[in-house]
Amino acid sequence: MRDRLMNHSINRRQFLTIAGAAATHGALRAAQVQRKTADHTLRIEPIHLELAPGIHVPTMSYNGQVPGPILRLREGVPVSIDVINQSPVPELVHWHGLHIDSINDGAMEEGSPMIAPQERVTYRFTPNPSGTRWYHTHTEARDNLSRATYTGQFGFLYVEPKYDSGSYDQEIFLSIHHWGPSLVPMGPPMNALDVHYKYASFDGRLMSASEPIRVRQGQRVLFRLLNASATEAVTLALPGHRFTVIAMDGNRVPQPRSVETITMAVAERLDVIVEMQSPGVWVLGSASSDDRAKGLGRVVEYAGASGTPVWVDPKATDWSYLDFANAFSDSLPAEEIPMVFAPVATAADKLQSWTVNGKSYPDTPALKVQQGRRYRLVFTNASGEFHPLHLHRHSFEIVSIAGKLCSGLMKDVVNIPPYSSMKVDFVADNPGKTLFHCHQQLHMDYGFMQLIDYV
Ligand SMILES: [Cu+2]
Repeated sequence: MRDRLMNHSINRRQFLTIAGAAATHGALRAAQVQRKTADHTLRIEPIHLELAPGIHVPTMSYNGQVPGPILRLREGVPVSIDVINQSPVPELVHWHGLHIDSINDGAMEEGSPMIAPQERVTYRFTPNPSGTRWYHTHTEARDNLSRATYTGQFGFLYVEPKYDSGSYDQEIFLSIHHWGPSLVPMGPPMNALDVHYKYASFDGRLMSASEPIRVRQGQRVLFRLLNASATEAVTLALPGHRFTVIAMDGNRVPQPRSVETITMAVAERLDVIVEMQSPGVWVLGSASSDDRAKGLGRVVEYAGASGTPVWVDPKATDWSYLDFANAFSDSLPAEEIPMVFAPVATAADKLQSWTVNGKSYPDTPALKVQQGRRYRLVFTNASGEFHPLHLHRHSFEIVSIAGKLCSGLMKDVVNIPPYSSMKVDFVADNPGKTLFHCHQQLHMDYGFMQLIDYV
């Protein structure tokens, strides 16, 4: 894979040499003509996103839209995706939740190449496993909140399973994002800076400016939901209705269950079925009135119904992975790798730095694993914040949450609550550098990362 992707850059350089005096832009266009077309093309390009009439935010997008196009790929069928960087900074695209090689995975720390401005790279991989995945930039923002996952560089990547299952009448993809970020003091005891936002949206539109989701009584609607916020977890409700959670991070849950509210940490996905049995006009929205006021909602309108959309606060917003996992242990012996997450003492009004086992990236030593072995990451969150922990190129199974044993729940992001513990197992079955990090952009940019490497 390294060869194929690298060969392409070499060919492109050679072509540019041959093209000589041709302007970069023209050469790129000529290069596009001379080569075979990839299966999909993403152009990273600036836009002024219209969140609502009169409300525009300048941001970076894929193909001039937010979210980027839904890439529907097929499990086990090789795909090529051209990415052309028309932004002013080096970029790359991470294919989140896929078990692919390090060079194509799209993380600089794993050795994936950066795409210089006006350059192009062709990513080639075989999508696996099936389910609701996504793609997004994997760059650093630090205190520049116009970069990285603060932008509109995200989209759904749905991998069609070899065998489809389940029935539904409508399939609706909805992505969550927050806009207009600014740094504000957190207040005691942390005092460090935190990010606040002006707007929050489904699919890049505020509720006030969105077309309703139109349904009919008796329909089963499948929502594929993605939290593409840079930093914020979100809890959603749809008054008069319940969500049956069938998949987390694209993987079927062992215990599908119907719940009143669903919670998604940064980078998590949920597939939920809603039975439309309560005619009316409703608000599917954030349980937080603040987020709803910022625009995070969508009207659900039954055929023939009219009137003001109805919102009712949910009775409770409890959320536990345990409700969807098997309530027994079923795991094989695994080698334990302890990981303790802690903040670094930080001066007031500065950005908080983070450590894994006492070291901040890039000083964190790479963890060594052997192909074919099973490992248990033993997480201890020694901080007062949630952390959406993400493992690249592998899925893991949650085997323990705060001492409660469980099995069968496969994920690629897990949100660890403050001052708590969690254990997840993974099989080292995909050799190559593998990044582990907190997906909260402020945390990953300030040290919350560690590489895992195969010996
Ligand atoms: Cu974090």
